[in-house]
Amino acid sequence: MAYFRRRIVFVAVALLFCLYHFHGISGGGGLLQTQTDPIAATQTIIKNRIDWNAVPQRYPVESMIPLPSGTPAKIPNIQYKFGKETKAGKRKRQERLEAIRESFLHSYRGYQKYAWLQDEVTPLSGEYKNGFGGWGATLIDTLDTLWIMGMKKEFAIAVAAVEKIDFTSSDSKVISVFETTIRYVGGLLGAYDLSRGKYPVLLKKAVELGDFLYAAFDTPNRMPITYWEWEKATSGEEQEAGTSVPVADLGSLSMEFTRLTQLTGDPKYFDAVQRIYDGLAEQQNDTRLPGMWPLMVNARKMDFTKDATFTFGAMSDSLYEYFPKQYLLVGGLSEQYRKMYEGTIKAAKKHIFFRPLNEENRDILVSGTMRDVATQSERLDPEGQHLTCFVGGMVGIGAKVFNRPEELDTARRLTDGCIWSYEAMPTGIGPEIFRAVPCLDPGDCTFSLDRYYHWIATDMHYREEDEDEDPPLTRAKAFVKEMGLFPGFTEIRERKYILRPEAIESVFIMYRITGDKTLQDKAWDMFQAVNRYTRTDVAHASIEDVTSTHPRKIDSMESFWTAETLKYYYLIFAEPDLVSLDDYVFNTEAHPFKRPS
Ligand code: DMJ
Repeated sequence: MAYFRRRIVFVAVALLFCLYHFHGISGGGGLLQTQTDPIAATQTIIKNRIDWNAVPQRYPVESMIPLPSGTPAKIPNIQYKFGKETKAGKRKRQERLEAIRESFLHSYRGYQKYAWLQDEVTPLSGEYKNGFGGWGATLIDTLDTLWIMGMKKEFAIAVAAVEKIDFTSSDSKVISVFETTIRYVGGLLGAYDLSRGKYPVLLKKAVELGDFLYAAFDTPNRMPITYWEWEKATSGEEQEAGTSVPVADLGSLSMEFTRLTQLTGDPKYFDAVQRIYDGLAEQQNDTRLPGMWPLMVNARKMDFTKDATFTFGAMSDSLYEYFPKQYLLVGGLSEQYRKMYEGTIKAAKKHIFFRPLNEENRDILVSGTMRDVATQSERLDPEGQHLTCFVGGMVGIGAKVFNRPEELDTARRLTDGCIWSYEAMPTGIGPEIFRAVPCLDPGDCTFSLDRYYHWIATDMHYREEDEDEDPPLTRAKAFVKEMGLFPGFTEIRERKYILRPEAIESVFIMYRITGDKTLQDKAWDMFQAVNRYTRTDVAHASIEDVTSTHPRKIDSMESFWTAETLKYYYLIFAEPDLVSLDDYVFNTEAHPFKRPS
């Protein structure tokens, strides 16, 4: 009987799909872009919606892991106790705030005009693209920025648009569960929390999407599929998690799913992500670099130990970022997240963070990459990625929350390392990926050109293949000139800047932690540079080369520009109690979730 009932549901879902796909009833990306009559629009959506709760799970969970319960633990305050500011100081701050708000508005208007309800505006051609499921990524990702910047009317208009979006299906055959979670579920929940539940539809839509994504966890071991051909789930096809998936895609769904459980009381979301944490925690010390997890892991076998690359950069980053944040989100009621953080930071201080030699002999740190760990060619790759720039903020929060005051200095030095990567470039904007000279002798990190050239001459593999007869030092100098490098940098592997937030994110967090006003000045310099080189008639664009003072623009503005980058720039100049770190915790896409009081 149960079998037949299940078949009937599958057939019904399949029929709805045929209608949806072959008769083109709905607009692109599950959105009703062309409908003008809101009542007709709503009726059409209802006809095509998939009720994911009615789609049977092949591998249902037998007993749910509950949210940690009890009275929230006493967690030390994160924010500095700011005093009164001078009149002149206030004026300067407000002028800066206004400039950032204007820049935001320019981008948002461009999105409204050319790409409303699509994922992204293309800032050179004034068109749009849909690479994130087609549910209006920029719209959802930007909701809480509108609220923060006091644009309440725009916020209400945006929420009314959100109401019409159908999150139960997508025009994209494959969706990234990670991106959908951090940008959309995070965006909806952040806006819901910040507006203090005044717009229940935001939660309703987050649940709609959460229920859709939950089907990606319907695998034999309950590990989610990260790049998900979601239609398979509607027809009851067997699904299995990937054998080689980025560890961040797996480990950074936790805050959003946990918040869903907190707000709805439905344990299934938390259960889904806690299973991942339990697996990671169990294997934390069995990896090649105990304390950390490799870049790629086998989710199908739940083996998180094999690979040999370790970094806080692309594909790993937010896994680590979420340990202290998840701890805050559950009110300190789980020691597991603390332990995972402590293991990580111990390994990172020993193996990953390095001091780059630099002309001004600044005592700074960069977060690098360990490669081929536990093999004969194990080495620290002294690369810095823009993506790793979140680490300063993470270590700062960890230092406060887990009472590790000695690490505040590490957090600051990591943040300063990213500021250095901005200041060293002719545009004043940090590159996507670079390499530097690590100081191997902590007793002497003094920069000299000789030392710099010597490193290049002895360490760069180009040397071996080169049959040039010139002595190595001469060739090193020629190499620096030919590649257009700046003292301290041995390579700038990717010269683009794609409007990323991580550097300003850490500057903002360290400002809120320390109250150090020089960080505001650094932030202002960074903002001015970014604003200057990325602005277009339509919005703001990525640029090809931060080492050129006439960088070519790229026709792309990712949603994190208005979701994260401009939000952090704004918040560092706002009153410090606007989204206080003692009241809210940001997900990796800068969406603030309310912390338990
Ligand atoms: C954002 O989507 C998130 O911050 C993510 O964790 C990393 N990449 C981008 C921004 O660079």
